[in-house]
Amino acid sequence: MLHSLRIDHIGQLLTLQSETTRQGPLHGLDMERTEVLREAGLYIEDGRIVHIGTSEEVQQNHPESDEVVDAQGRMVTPGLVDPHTHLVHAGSRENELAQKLAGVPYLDILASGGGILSTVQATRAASLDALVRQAVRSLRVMNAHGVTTVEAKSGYGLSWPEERKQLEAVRVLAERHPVRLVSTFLGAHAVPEEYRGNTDSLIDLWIANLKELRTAGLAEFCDVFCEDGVFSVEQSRRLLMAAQEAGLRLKIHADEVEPLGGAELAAELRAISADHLLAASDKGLSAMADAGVIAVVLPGTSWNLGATPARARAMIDEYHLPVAVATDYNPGSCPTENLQLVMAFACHLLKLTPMEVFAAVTRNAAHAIGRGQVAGTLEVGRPADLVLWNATNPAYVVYHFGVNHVDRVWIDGQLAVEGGQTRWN
Ligand code: IZC
Ligand code: ZN
Repeated sequence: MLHSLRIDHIGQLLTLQSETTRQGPLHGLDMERTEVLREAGLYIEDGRIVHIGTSEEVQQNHPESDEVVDAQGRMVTPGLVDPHTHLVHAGSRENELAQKLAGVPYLDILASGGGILSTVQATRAASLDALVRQAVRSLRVMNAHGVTTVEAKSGYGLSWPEERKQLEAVRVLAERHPVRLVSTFLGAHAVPEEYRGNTDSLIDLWIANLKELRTAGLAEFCDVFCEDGVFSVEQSRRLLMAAQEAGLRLKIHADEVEPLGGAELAAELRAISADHLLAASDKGLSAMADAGVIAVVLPGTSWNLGATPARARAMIDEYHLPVAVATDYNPGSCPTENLQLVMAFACHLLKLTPMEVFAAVTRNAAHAIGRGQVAGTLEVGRPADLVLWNATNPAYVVYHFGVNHVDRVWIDGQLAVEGGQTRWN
């Protein structure tokens, strides 16, 4: 049955459409200059956007609607997209906080068998059901904060059956719950005890399983933690080239701690995105811009690690890179699901303007996970994934930080969040 919804009196409607860039992600100044409609209206039928215009015009054209919502001058944006998370895992790592506060570096904690490897132990010990239960709690928090599409990586199994279990969990979550999920294989996340000193055979193992991964539809992307003491540029290249061959698209955890050349590798292989980039070189950033790689920056992580953040201002102003922002939600370097808090960090720590921040978590984030055709903008014919904010403008959301400013969220025109609370379990 056809269900219709009309939203009247939207004070600011951020469509994220751009006069100068009709398709693809937004670069440079275009991130700032997207369409904002005042006193706008929206009409939705059967989960799709049918009409965008002035409130008066939309009311006149669609006087009959099953449901009418009065936005009362508040803001409506596309549903937010979180393009980099480690959503599925077991346990937590607050036991490492004292070490961290005492100045022990993230990579040293990992090298001593903690960090990612401690989450690997917990995740291996958990059943598929337990993983799904923990992830659902996180997914609800994400959705309540305005997120409608989430990328989720594996990488805490580190054996073929255990990686599979994590990816199955993503599939179960996608089937049972309204939030849209995109899954990424990150088997090359850390080197487990049994492969220590023998990292190349771990890469061989992943390469041998890539085809099955793709045909089983378990992952769309392949990612690698290209980092000092984890996976070298050569190992990353070998895995990613095989992944591309197997039909997966590429992502890289690049230059998070050391300037290893992850950004350059992302450009060479034409990865869809390079993520982190705290230590990325000028050459790497400029190669990324030439190759059309999206820069995914993770300011919650740099803040939590006490590290100098990615040079997002230079990425936009000097390199004209399309920049996206993500939570990097994970139990170690960024234990928060709250994308709105990370948006505030993007503004205050990376010096992005409020409009750039919204572009980075909608249109550019959608392109960073291959969803640019269906998510991240409001356009006639697209699925109605939207947020009605308890705010009249984008600046308010990043200025009044640390609390949830979402009133309602619709996914496919269905109400998923009301009064900042999810309506599903
Ligand atoms: O669990 O620490 N950086 N991988 C690479 C992470 C952070 C996640 C973690
Ligand atoms: Zn990550």
